[in-house]
Amino acid sequence: MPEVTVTEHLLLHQKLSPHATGMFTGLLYDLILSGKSIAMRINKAGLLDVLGGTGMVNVQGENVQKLDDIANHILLYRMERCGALCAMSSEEEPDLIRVRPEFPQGDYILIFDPLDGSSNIDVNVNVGTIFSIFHRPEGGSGEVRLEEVLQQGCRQVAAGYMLYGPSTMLVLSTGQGVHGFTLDPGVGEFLLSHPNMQIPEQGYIYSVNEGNRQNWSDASREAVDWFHTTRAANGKHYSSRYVGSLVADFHRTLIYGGIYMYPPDADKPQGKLRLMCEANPLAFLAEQAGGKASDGYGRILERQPDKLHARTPLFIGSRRDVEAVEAIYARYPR
Ligand code: AHM
Ligand code: MG
Repeated sequence: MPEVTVTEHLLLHQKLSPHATGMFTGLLYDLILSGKSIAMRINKAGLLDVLGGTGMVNVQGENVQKLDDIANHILLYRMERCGALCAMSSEEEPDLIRVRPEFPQGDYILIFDPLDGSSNIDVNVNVGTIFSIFHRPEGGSGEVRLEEVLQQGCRQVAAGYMLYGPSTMLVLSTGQGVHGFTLDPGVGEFLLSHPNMQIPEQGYIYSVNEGNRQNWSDASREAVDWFHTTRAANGKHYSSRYVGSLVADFHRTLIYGGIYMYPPDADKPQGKLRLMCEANPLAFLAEQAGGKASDGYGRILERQPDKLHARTPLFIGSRRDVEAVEAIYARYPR
């Protein structure tokens, strides 16, 4: 396959996408640079003193890992200076971060989970950076208001993730399909390796933390049971896979199809995953790849966030698998 870099790919699509402007390409360039920097630290994690916790608890009430903190600060530092943003929100930061006046300002808003799946770092399992990009609504000027950031996911102009695994991958959509790039460590460049990724219509893998079963509602139990009792796309029983890194579980779902589920439960009535920095970007990718993403009752991308760290149940993956869950939830009142 001829080698196509991310920049070349974006330039090729620039004619088609109103969002692939020079400023957007610059934003992506700095995001990718941050990702390479994070990947480099993760690759050396066992050698440098970066494993384990910081002893701090984040805004989500979770233990902050050292690499969470490092990834967060790499992104905050680099992206504030990229010239394309007016504001950012990170899973690790309680409040909206406005680009300070001493730095060049742009019209884009970046929302990210700096290191998803970080509870897996110490055991050398895949983790990733998930990102979501919005435009500031037309007419906005002066200091960015929180309401300008709390947009429905369907208004994302781009979304994606960098997956730090056996190889480092960038999976990206600017609304023109989903494309995967693999980092060639020799030249330090992401090269197009997975053009036009499509989620199969139905899969053969379901992915859920069944340890939470006793805390699920009847609807959630019935939804998961459906995958225990129904024939999968390959005519066999569904298989179960659960990494516990959303970005890794989603990547598998994107390639093989099937469904990833994080239902609400008695301890987490709104679900666990964050709407803006986890569910929205992956929902955008899922839809762009021909799949679906739902909260059980409706489209993730139509949910209106009421705060930066709003949570949501998530059912994402192959269209028919997600529709099977929605059909079950429809029989139970919200
Ligand atoms: P994180 O962003 O702090 O890593 O938390 C989100 C993670 C997801 O990556 C993963 O799918 C989920 O939490 C796992 O949760 P659980 O351990 O409850 O199954
Ligand atoms: Mg996460």
